[in-house]
Amino acid sequence: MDAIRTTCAYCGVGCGISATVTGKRTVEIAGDPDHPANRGRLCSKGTHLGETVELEGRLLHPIIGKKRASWDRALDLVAKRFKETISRHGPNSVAFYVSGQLLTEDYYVANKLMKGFIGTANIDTNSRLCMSSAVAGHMRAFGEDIVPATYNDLDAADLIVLVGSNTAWCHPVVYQRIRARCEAGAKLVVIDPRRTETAEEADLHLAIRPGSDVALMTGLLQHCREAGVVDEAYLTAHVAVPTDFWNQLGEGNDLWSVARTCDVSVADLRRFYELFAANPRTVTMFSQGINQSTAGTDQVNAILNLHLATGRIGKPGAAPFSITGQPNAMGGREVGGLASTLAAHMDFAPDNRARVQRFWAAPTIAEKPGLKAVDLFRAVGEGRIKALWVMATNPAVSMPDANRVHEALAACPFVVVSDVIEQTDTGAFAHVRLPAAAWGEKDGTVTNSDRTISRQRALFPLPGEAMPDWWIIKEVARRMGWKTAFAYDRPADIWREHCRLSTYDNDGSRIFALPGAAQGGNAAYDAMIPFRWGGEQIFADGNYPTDDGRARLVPVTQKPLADPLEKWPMTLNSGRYRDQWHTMTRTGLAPKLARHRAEPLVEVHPDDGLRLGLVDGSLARVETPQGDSIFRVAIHDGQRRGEVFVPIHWTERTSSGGRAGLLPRPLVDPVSGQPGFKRTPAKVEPVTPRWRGFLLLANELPDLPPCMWATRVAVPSGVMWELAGDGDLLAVEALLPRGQRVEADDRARGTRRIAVIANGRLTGALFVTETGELPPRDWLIAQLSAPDVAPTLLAGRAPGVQADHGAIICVCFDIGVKTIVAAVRERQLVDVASIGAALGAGTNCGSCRPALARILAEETSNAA
Ligand SMILES: Nc1nc2c(c(=O)[nH]1)N[C@H]1C(S)=C(S)[C@@H](COP(=O)(O)OP(=O)(O)OC[C@H]3O[C@@H](n4cnc5c(=O)[nH]c(N)nc54)[C@H](O)[C@@H]3O)O[C@H]1N2
Ligand SMILES: Nc1nc2c(c(=O)[nH]1)N[C@H]1C(S)=C(S)[C@@H](COP(=O)(O)OP(=O)(O)OC[C@H]3O[C@@H](n4cnc5c(=O)[nH]c(N)nc54)[C@H](O)[C@@H]3O)O[C@H]1N2
Ligand code: SF4
Ligand SMILES: [Mo]
Repeated sequence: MDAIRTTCAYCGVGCGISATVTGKRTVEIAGDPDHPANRGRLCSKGTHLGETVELEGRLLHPIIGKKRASWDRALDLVAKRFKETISRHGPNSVAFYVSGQLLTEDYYVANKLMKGFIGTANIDTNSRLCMSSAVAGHMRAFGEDIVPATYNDLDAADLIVLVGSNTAWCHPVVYQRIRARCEAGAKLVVIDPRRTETAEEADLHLAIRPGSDVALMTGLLQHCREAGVVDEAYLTAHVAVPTDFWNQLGEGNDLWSVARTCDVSVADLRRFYELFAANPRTVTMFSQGINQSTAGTDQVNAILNLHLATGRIGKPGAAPFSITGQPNAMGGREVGGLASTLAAHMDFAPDNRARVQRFWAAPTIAEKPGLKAVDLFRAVGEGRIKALWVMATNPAVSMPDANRVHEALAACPFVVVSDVIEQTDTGAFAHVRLPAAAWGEKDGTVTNSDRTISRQRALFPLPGEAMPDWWIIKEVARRMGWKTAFAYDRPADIWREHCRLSTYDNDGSRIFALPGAAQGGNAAYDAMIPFRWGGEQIFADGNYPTDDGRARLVPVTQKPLADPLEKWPMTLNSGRYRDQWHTMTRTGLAPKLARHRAEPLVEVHPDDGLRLGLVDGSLARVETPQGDSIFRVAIHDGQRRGEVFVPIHWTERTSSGGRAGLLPRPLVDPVSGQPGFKRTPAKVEPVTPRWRGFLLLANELPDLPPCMWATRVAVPSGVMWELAGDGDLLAVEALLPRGQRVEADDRARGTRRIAVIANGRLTGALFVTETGELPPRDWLIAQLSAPDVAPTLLAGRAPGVQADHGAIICVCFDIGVKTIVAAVRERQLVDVASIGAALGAGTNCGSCRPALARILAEETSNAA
């Protein structure tokens, strides 16, 4: 079969994929060498997409309550309940909560239905949690939500500054491009309170005090002024500067004051400022460390101010670059899917409302911005929203203060959830669950971080009764009575309408426009190749989409950073792991992706570990005023003292602990409404279970194992649960399958080992101990798929050998840290390339290269 060109399901890099279907639900994945975003490269997540396309765990038919239902019944019910609620309580009593993981066509239809036909702007998206501060910052500075950079700017930059972005893990293919540029001589500065793998390879890492970015950037602006690199001519010609802007800047922005506020050395700070001043070709790339803050919009504008004031915008290699997280975060912005925008980069100004209403021939049009995510769920909790439809997002996990979100969902009279997965934390609250088509089954377009629009294409036929999101939404719209306005037969129909709206009555005052694209027929849509809207250098002419054609410098000041409270002495940060995607509904299926970080860790500085009695590998409870959850402790000197980091990926389906969403406060940026996920006052204390162990099973469990701590790890041919507990083991033992049992007990150490064999194969194992050791898991896991059981099962290792390769570093080739260290020592390897030549590690997706570099550095310093 011929390869099909499509786009990766995950991050906003938007890599092109060349997919060759090899069977009913199997596919070979390769990077598309012709796609401008990745030129053939893929990271670990993209590479392993093929492991996530089986039908395991999929929602394949509509469900009403707990019962399977026909599409007709389910759609009729949704339409009826929304209509009834609207007629009884008005349009503001209903809401949609959608996602940057919808395709542009899905998003367009949802937005049109809510804003033009239901007549309220109560449609918000998980992009509120993701980059709404960047949107708000762009609108304040440029007059329109425009990302002025492209990936090509990275190839032309002499200095790349990454602010609040763990690019090596979250945008790995862009990171490879940055590395390539650095190898050609560009400098890399990383600004992040944590020493991430991104920071480890930088020329300079500023581990600033969290929340001090405005001080850092304002100090830099002052430095640029003193160094004479403020571009007065550019400001005069193209930027409106508020009176007093420069006067306000003077106070407290000297090097020493800034170094104190940011808690970095004066020498490092000076080095950063001098590098910045010396390099006109600078790209400043930022993501959640900037956006997810209660001062997020100001932080964004602090960065935009710098680039405007130095005229470093609209030129090759010079731009501020908000890199987006989700595959179609940008497409959502283009259709206007946020509660704070109307459609096609238009706001709620009267002429915009009239224009959009006219274009849609809509009976009504939303008057004003709707409820933003945090307010929206608060309104659900307070009974003001009485019907809610959630699509392609898992707010029960990902919203801040998730306990309150659970309560809100439980109290809501009517909840609809469209998802691809049957069991999700949010789906548990749904009155109606609708099976959506997944990646590999759906057709449409996405826009990546650098405005490149690409096709996602179906590889497989729709499984079961799953249907694409656009179809589900338009069917509900039609059943609510709007037949002609939603008479779409295919995504291409919607795409053309979206393109026409972008150019409709647009005299050039809105930069977002897709001229030409509207004219193609279905064949042109099918054959679409990736293209970028807005052109390469969007502000090259210095014209900005404001009334006076000028950009704006926005005065911003650093908010005071309070000292920690006695009750909550630690600061909790949260974010991502390299090989997991959000709530793991898909990456959680791939055993290879579980190997990089199998469990949810709380990373703690060694000094805090000592002070708080936290030992590497033990358990700790992280508590905030909102809630608490247990994590595995990882002592890491890349943490700042007083700060801890947890991942966002684990859910009620996958772990009894590790629940980052329960912890943050529902506090938001006043302009954008984006929650401040990165800085929560917290307390961390050790938890000491009586026993710890693991449970290995050939089959999935319906529920979590009943003990203090249970966390699921995907393994080949089965599932593993890491466990810890206080009580007796009987309830856990009861989870073992039937079969022949072999057992061993060591009373002295409180050790119990059980293996279950059925038809000559290992089907389950439970190993626990109070004071003893537990064997490495790899060999036992492999026994699940071994044709014969080994006699040494209870030893947890093969006869005669000790097969422990250490933690897996290279997931593509399954290479552990011990193997790498041994090779480095024995073969005297000196660089990442030679490790690649010797072992293959790092030669496929490249995601582990920063880790390899760190191992080399550690080995070199050990040797010295
Ligand atoms: N592997 C993987 N990749 C992903 C995703 C995923 O789930 N997994 N999700 C995608 C999505 S939707 C998104 S939004 C992106 C997010 O991509 P990133 O923004 O790179 O990811 P995060 O880990 O959320 O946070 C980035 C960094 O901000 C730092 N930070 C915290 N507080 C501050 C601060 O006050 N100042 C500064 N300067 N930095 C701070 C954190 O320590 C963290 O290292 O990733 C995308 N890519
Ligand atoms: N503490 C903390 N919380 C955070 C963050 C943080 O850094 N810290 N980051 C925030 C950010 S930036 C983001 S983007 C969010 C992400 O949070 P979510 O959006 O809640 O996470 P996902 O797991 O991506 O949820 C997507 C859901 O859509 C389903 N799905 C996948 N494809 C389709 C499809 O085609 N159609 C439909 N209908 N469903 C589909 C998936 O199975 C899954 O259930 O988390 C936010 N929450
Ligand atoms: S960087 Fe990785 S996750 Fe992101 S689009 Fe590319 S392959 Fe997919
Ligand atoms: Mo995101």
